[in-house]
Amino acid sequence: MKRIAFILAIFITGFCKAETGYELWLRYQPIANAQYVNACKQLIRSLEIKGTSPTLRAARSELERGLNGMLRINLPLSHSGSILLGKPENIPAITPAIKEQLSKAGTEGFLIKTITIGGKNRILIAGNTDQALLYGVFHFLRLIQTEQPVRQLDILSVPRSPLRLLNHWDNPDRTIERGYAGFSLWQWNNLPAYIDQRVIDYARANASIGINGTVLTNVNANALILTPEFLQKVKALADVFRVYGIKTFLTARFSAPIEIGGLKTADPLDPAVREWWKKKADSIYQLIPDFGGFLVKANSEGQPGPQDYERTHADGANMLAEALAPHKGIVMWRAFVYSHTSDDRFKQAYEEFKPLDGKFSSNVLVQVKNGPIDFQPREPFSPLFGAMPATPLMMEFQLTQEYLGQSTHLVYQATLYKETLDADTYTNGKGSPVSSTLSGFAGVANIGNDLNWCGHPFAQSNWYALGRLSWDYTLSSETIATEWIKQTFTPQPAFVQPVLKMMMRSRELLVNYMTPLGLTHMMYNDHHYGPMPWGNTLNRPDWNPVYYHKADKAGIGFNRTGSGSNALRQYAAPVQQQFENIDNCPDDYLLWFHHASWDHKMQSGRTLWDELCYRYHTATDSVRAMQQQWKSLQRFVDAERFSHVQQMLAIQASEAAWWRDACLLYFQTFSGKPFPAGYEQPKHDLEYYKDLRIHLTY
Ligand code: BDP
Repeated sequence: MKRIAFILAIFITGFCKAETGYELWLRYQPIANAQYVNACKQLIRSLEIKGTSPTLRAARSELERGLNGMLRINLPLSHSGSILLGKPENIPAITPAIKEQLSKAGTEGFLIKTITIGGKNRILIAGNTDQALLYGVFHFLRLIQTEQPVRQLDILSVPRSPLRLLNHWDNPDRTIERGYAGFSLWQWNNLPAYIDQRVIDYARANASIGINGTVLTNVNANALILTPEFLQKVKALADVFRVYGIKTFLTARFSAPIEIGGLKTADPLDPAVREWWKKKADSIYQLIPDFGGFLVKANSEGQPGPQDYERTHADGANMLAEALAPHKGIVMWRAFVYSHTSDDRFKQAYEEFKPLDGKFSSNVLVQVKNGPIDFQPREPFSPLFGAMPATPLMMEFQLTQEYLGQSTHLVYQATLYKETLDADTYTNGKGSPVSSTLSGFAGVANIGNDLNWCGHPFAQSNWYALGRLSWDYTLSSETIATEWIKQTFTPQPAFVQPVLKMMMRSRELLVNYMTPLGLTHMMYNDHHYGPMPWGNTLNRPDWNPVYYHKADKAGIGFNRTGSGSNALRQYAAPVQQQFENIDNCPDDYLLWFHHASWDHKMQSGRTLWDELCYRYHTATDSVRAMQQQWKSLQRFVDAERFSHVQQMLAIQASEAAWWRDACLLYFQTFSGKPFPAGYEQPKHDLEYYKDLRIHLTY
């Protein structure tokens, strides 16, 4: 019996052909469910396509590739194809009701609808632009790859946000700041003459999830990108991206007029500087007529900016906005600033930007990180959301897991994104979630030239989630994860269900084995990998972990109430009320806002010290359980990806224990309390963990 089971297992895994992960969620593998395939085959036999633009050619080739892969259908062109792809003006048979539906689709929304023409059922994929049609095709393929019924379709899907961008922190030498998945996709040396297939596949993947813009370069910007030589290379990439509905953006180094323009100043009010930027913008638009605009990090972490000339962020942004405006370009000006003079880094962005509300030109957006500090495993939402009603704001999430285990730990971040998007700002009364305050989304990309793009096989899900959520932030994390699992691995429920559970819990586990209960920024200096709660050697206090947790004999946590830094005051009153009383502040945020005593009674009934021990231990145990869970799913996954995830989970499990032991031993030096009975003992003493030196190279 055992022998048969063994042979069967080999037989089944034999079907899972080795995969590198390169295909992402666009694998289009043959669908095993014969009934489903037959049902599709009755409905899908040929294609009528209205138009011949490069975008429509891409849509057609994607349809052919997808249907051929999944259903083994060769899709001939026909004058009355069972799939009809086109814009309303090209479809004579279109009814007023459909026209009415499409009038709500804007320039990017699409309609997928079963219609009857001449007594024949057809699947109409329609939209008002070619880009919308491409989105419709990708959605249709998603329906099939996730084995959704396609018999009676009536789907109108319109993006909720007009700007859905990736931000690459890629340098001209192809290193990637905070990149954990290889080197940059942009092969500057071979551009513009050579276009790597990867660039095309990158564009396909983005279009499939609705991403419509990409910033190619690091926010810690290099003016080189704005030189004529590099702009030719950028143009070559932009020409590819345009086909897939993706606009190209660049980061603008504020001091570029000095560095590559030969000027003596970059003062935004200096006429020569303004003229330089106008000419620069004109020259870019000559090459790239649909260039998106600039993303700028200014006067932050050593970057130049308008404050170098005693001008404001608004002065700087508006100067660039003026240069871009004639071409309909935009400026995304980052609000990631913090100065060494502030008593609480939490407050800095709000203090600098809130007074500038209403002072920015109409083509400037202020781009705000999700939380007030810096992409930590859990942060409350940034108080700027909802606080600048006269300024369009963009959300910046970090897909690349700088502070979340980089490309080693399995963390599905959609739950983090949703937690922020759904948080109520109360700025227009109850029911004003962060999502309602946004005009756009940006995700700091986790993409490099690793075989599987993102390093960890599950990191792809964060790229996927960013696209899907910026298209529709009302989608749930579960829905997005389910789609992703089905397409990336298999739609078999016996696989989807447990993996969904793993993904949904993964971020919470990470919070609990790294920085539970509202602890924050306790990672190693510089590379931010591994625990260093004792860190206090960097010359700016707000770069040191001890600044954030403030552990002492009395307790732990950062008092941001009225008796402390009073950062809480930056939120609307009902949000303040959620957090300001130590006795009912939610456990997950307690140490963000309070310096609580070690004996503080938590909502669980445990003392703070016991709760800390409980969280660190249970999270570590849960990572081990996740390892076992994955092991039990081997038969569903090809050997390569199975083993990749398995090896990563083993590292994650041992590193969770490292975090647990290093942090608890260190905090014990303040609490003076024993570890509660029944817990695994630390493997080493505190000095051992303090002496560990972690050198990372990627
Ligand atoms: C920090 C990163 C740093 C980035 C900075 C930013 O450590 O590499 O340059 O964010 O967002 O988290 O500008």
